[in-house]
Formats: sequence, C-alpha cells, structure tokens
Amino acid sequence: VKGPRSVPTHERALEAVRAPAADVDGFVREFLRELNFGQGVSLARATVNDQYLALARTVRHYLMARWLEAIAHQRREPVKAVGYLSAEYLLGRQLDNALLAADLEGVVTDGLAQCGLSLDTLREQEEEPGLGNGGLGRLAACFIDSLATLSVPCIGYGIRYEYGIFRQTFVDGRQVEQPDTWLALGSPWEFPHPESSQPVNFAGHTETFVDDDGSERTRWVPEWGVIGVPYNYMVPGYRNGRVNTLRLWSAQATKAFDLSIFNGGDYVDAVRAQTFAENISKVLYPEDSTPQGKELRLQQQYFFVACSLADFMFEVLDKDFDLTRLPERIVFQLNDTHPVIAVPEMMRLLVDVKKLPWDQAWEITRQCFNYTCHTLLPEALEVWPVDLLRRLLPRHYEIIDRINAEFLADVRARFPGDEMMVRRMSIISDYPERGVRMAHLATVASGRVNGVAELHSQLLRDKVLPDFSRIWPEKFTNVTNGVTPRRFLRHANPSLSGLITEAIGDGWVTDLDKLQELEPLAGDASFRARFREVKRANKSRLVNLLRERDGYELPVEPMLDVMVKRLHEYKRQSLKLLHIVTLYDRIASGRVAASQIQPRTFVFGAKAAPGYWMAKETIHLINAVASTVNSDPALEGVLHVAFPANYNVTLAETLIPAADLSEQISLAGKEASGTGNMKFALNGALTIGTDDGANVEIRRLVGEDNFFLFGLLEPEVADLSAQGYVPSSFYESDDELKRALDLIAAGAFSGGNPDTFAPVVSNLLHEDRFMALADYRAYLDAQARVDAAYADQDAWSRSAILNVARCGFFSSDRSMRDYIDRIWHTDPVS
Ligand code: GPU
Repeated sequence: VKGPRSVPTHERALEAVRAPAADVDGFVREFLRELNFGQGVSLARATVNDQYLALARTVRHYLMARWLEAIAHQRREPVKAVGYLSAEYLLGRQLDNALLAADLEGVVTDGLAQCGLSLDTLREQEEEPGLGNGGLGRLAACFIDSLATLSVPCIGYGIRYEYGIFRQTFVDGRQVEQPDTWLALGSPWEFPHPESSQPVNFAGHTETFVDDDGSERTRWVPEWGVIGVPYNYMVPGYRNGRVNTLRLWSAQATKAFDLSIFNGGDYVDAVRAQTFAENISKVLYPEDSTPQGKELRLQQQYFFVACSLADFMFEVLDKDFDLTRLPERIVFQLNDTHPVIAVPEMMRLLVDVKKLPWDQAWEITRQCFNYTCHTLLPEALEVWPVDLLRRLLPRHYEIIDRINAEFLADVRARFPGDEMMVRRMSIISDYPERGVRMAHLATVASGRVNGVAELHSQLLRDKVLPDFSRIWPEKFTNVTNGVTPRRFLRHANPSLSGLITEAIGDGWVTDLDKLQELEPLAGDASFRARFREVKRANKSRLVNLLRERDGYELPVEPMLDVMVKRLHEYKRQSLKLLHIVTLYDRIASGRVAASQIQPRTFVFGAKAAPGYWMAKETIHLINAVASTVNSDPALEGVLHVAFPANYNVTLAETLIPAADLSEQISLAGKEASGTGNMKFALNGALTIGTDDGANVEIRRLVGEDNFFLFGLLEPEVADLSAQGYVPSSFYESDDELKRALDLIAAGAFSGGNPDTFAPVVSNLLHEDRFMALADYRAYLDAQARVDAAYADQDAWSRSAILNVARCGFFSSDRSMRDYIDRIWHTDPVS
C-alpha cells in the first residue's frame, strides 16, 4: 500500500503550501474555488451542505502551511514529542475552533455575506465528532488543544469510530438510542492516508525457534489481521502558527485476507470477512466508567495502539532509528487503562522484531510510558479475562506473564514471606476468574502514575493502589484536570469574553491566570450590572436554542440550575430529583405558597449507557417529573424542568454560559475530578457541590463564601459504609424525604401507577450505594442557602464574578504545564 514519496526542491515545496490571502477578497476567491472545483457546484445551485463543506475546506487551507511545517519539523529535528494514547476524543465541532485559532471569523463572516450566505447557518450544518463518552474523552480534546497552543509537539492517537456516541432520543420519556451517523454528509476535517497504513494481527499461537545467532527466540504466528488506515486531523494552536496532529485509525480488511478467501471461490464469504475486519472501528462503546469486557473492545484497544506505536517508531522516526534512544523522542501518555496493551506491544516490537535483549527493552519501555487513572470506582478498573487475552493476543499474554513474574520476584525480595501482598499486587489475578489487571500493568510499566485532582490522587495512593504507592512513592503524582479556555470561554461565551477583554485585554485567552485582574471589578456596581446583562443575554440565547432544538418554551427570568453529565448512580441525579420533588410537594401540599419559592428552571442533560438499566429508569423518572411539574398551572413561572435530549459538546457550549447554578453533587470520594464543574465556574455559575474531585480545589480557590458546600466528607462516607449504611433509617427520620419518595412510589409522576418507578424507589430505599438519602437533608439545606443568596442579585453577581476571576488555575494549559514539568519533560518548539 505504500506509494513512493517524491522529493521536490525546497523552493517548490514552499510554493506549494502558501496560504490564501487572509482578507475578504482572498477568502471569497478561495471559497468559490472550493465550491466549484472541490464540491462541483455553482454558488447558485449549492446546498447548505455544499456551502459548509466548501467553507470547511477553505478554512483548512489557511492552516495547511503551518501543519505541513510542523510535520516536517517532527521528522527533521530531534525533539521529544508527546504521544497521547486515548480510545476517546470528544472533539466537538471543528469549524468554529479552526476559525478562532486562525483568527478568521471576521473575514469569513464578511466574505460569506458578500456571497449572500451567513456563517451562523453554515456552522449549524456541522455534525460534531462525538468520539467519546464524556469527561475522559473531552479531557483528551482539551489537552491536545492546549499542547498545540503551548507549541509542544504532540500526536494524539485514537480510533476513527464510524459511529460515535449514540444520538439520544426520548420516546414516552424513555431513552432510545439512535446511531450517530456523523460521517454521512462528508467529513471535511479529516485527511485519510492509506499509504501510511499499518498491519495489525490477532490470535494464532507462538512458537520458539533458534535464531541465526544461536539464541532462542519467540515468534508470533497470528491467525488473522487487519489494516489500520490513519486519518489525520489538524489540531491548531490559538493564533500561534502551530498545528499538531490527531491521528485516528480506521480498520480495513487486508488484501491477503481477501485473496485467500476469494481464491477459495466464496465471493460472499469474502465480502463478509471484509465487514468483520471493518467492525473493529465501527462503533464507540457507550459505557462510561463501566467497561463491559467485550472481545471487540479489546480488539479496538490493541488495534489502535499497535497502529500508533508502529506509526511513531517506524514512520515518524526513521526505520533504522536507534531505539535505545526512543525515550529522547517520545513519551506516551496512557489515558486510563484503555491503551495499556501498548506496554506488551512495545516489548514485542523491541524484543521480537528489533531483537533487543529483554532487560534493555524493559528499560526503554519503562521510560516511554506514563499512566493517568481517571476513576476510583472498582468496577471501572479494567480486568481482561486471561482466556480472552491469551486467545486474542497470545504473545502479549506471554510478555505480560514475564513482566509479572519479574515484578513479583522483586516484591518477594522486598517483602519476604508476605504472600498476601504478592497476591494483592499481582498483575494477573486469580479471583473471581483469572484476569489481567490493566491498572497494575500500567503502574508497573510507567515512570509516573497520576490522578486527576488532589483528592483523587490521594485516594488513588491510599485506597486503589496502596501497595504500589508504598513501594514506589515517587511514582505517584497529581495533575489536576483543566479545560480549554478557547472553546469553553472565548468561543462558547462571546458576550462574557467581550466584557472580560474590554476590562483586562485579551491576554487571558492563553494565560488564564490573568482573570485575577477581574477581581477588583467584582466590587464595581456598574461592572456587576454588565455581568448580569451578559448572563441574561446568554439565557435568552439558550431559550432560543431550546425552542428551535426541542420545542421548549422556557422563561428567561428564573434562576437556571443545571446538572449536565453522564447518568450514573454515583453522580446522583436522583438526589437532584428528590430536591425537585420536595419543592413540588411543598407547594402541592400547601406547606409553602408558590409565591414564596425562588423561581427556578432546572435543566438536565444526561446520556445513560444503553445497558445500564437503573440509569435508564432514572432518565424515565426525570422526564416524568418534568412533565408533571411543567403541566401544573400552579407552578407556572415558579418551577420548570427541562431535559433536552442528546446533551453533547455543542449543546454544552450554549448551556454552560447561561447557568446560574452548577450541580456537582457526587458522593464524596467517587468523582475523580469532574471538568464540567470547572467550565461552569469559569463562566460565572456558582457551584452547589460535595467535597469531591476538583470541587475541593474550586472551593478553595473561589472562596467558601462563593461556593455552596454540603454533604458527607470522604472519611465520613468510609465510616458510614463500615458501620453498615441503612438508607431506610434516613427515610424514616426525615418527613420530607419520606413524602418525596412516597409520592414517587404512589405513582404521582406515573399517572397513578405505583409499579412504574418502584424499582428506582426500592433501589434508593434498600440499596442506595451512593448514599443519596444520607445527604438529602444537607442538600436541601444548601439549596435553601442558594435561594437566600440568589435573592440578593448584586451579591450573587459579585460571587459569580469572583468565580470567574479565581478559576484561571483550571485552564488545561496549566494542566499541560504540570504534565510537562512533572511527567513528560518535553520542550516547546519555537
Ligand atoms: N471518566 Br474511568 C470518564 O469520563 N470515563 C471513564 O471511563 C472514566 C473516567 C472521567 C471521570 O469520571 C471524571 O471525574 C474526570 O473528570 C474525567 O474522567 C477526566 O479525568
């Protein structure tokens, strides 16, 4: 598949990559050329999709010269790059990001207007690439944005899923999943490079043989294989001329595979085989924090890391590069355990393919990998059944087995006689079935292991990997997550961005600590008034969007209280529901007059994993409560519940800037970090939250007066669990809680049918793994404090402005500097 590369003279090469003129005329000329020659239509006949595709390609042209330069530099100069290995990238729309990075929005708006077109219409045409589930995938997208903006060479490696995260619809209030056909109308941001494809093998067996030099070696005789075709995406830095690469792999059948079957004469089987191969990159697994242990998923994981390692080691670097120097050129970051099979793959490449001695290969491998853990939930830690792994990747299993044997010998030498410790630490577990603990493998192989917020990193050391942190304390570190200020403030909130820039200049876009300069303005009444105007304008923008998108009629006036994140029991959407049901009950029962309630609009956004039954029941209940509340005339203008379907990055960009209150109410010790929490605070919402994840750091930075804390602390959770938590005791002793649960149980939200939500109620009453009932009263008290605070609009705006001013720390630029200083030790390029 590899075509020859031509070698043009240097001058000709430069000529080939000159960007179009960055003025209106230059843009219009290029745009019409793309429409005519690229899309094959005249302006008069072009559909909106034609126009969008031509626009996207035109914008690409402005970034192309820098991109090609960055790629050439990578090959030419001995700089160290970051290889970010992630099974997910939740990118969001590309057009606006590219326009922002290239500073083209003004020119494009004017140029399109000259053609009788509007940028607003065209940007709506883009289907966002939803190649991730939630926080983990979005974090990867923020990180590659920041690295490009910091001019740090990085290749993001991942999978080009043909179907990204499902499109959520509601039918009678229940979630129904639709396939995400994001590629259907053409994908103008990607560049396929079939000539750089990589073969990837699976299954078969291993055999030992004596090599020419007389040494005994092992080889893998695989049974079948596929080809990985790379699709490159530009990752432009913010107005700094740097363009990095995101390289996503797509699976294709191999020619050899086809031929053998075609020659067998069975044409139809041959075509079926093709489909089989292509299945590997067909669909993103929609489970967030709960891996399903499916064989196809392991195929995906190996598929993309095998492609990526070979790509970097043999394509980006020269074929004859001295691999003992590999750590000088690359540092791979393992985004959770999903890519950890890269560790034995690198060993296989070094030992079996490059014939390095085992010890030397291990030395190199250990210097090339670092591991980020994103969870504390035991069920989220991947363990692959030995039988499955050995069948699919027999050579990798042998390598893991040897890594484990050597590691355990080391443990035994340090702690003679402590076989319990050996069992606890072993990479291969015996119980409940023989399995490979990917987090252990990652920890053993990595130079650094990090958690994603201070509390999380502490608990990771103390509770998830305590033995490892005892023997290797220096391995463990923290890097608190961050979010890109380009997408989530500058792009998503142009009104607030304008106000900030007017006050302190625009340096904050790449130096978010500058937001501190806003602090004195929190004391300035006229600034506060303007801040409130911005919030109001953002609410109107949201109300308009939800009218068009979902047919909602929402009032603009009330406090906007938002809980958007994946539906998961530990995140406790059910606690939020108990609050709403209690407010409803207070009015319905006449305990409180509607006029005494601080009007609020509650917005939920949440997808449930399709196989996560309790999460789907909770979605049904949210919709049921919403329809009851919204249709009660007594509540009009007082309480409203909106649950727009299919929450995604694009909706977040309009929703977050409009929020007054950010709900971050996971049970303490369960949310590793959260990143939505940061986006809300940065956009001037106040947080009601538990002492969990990055909430802890947000509260410390914005000040306790500007944050509504409630709930059990992590050690209290541990104590309560140890004592034996009895949720029904909270139900029995709190009359309002009892009433709320009884209302749901009696069918108040299900047309009088008590069966509909019985499982949800019973789960809370008898199981309540995440202690929603224990935190209910504290939560309601905190909500009462929110109401009181919101009644003083001026004081509220002061707090909101202080949230913005004090959240500079949560820029992913800072996260990336931390990774660079503590983990990667890479340099920016000039
Ligand atoms: N996270 Br594990 C996911 O989004 N998916 C996962 O499978 C796992 C973790 C999240 C954490 O839940 C969240 O707390 C964190 O902010 C985010 O990763 C990024 O670190």
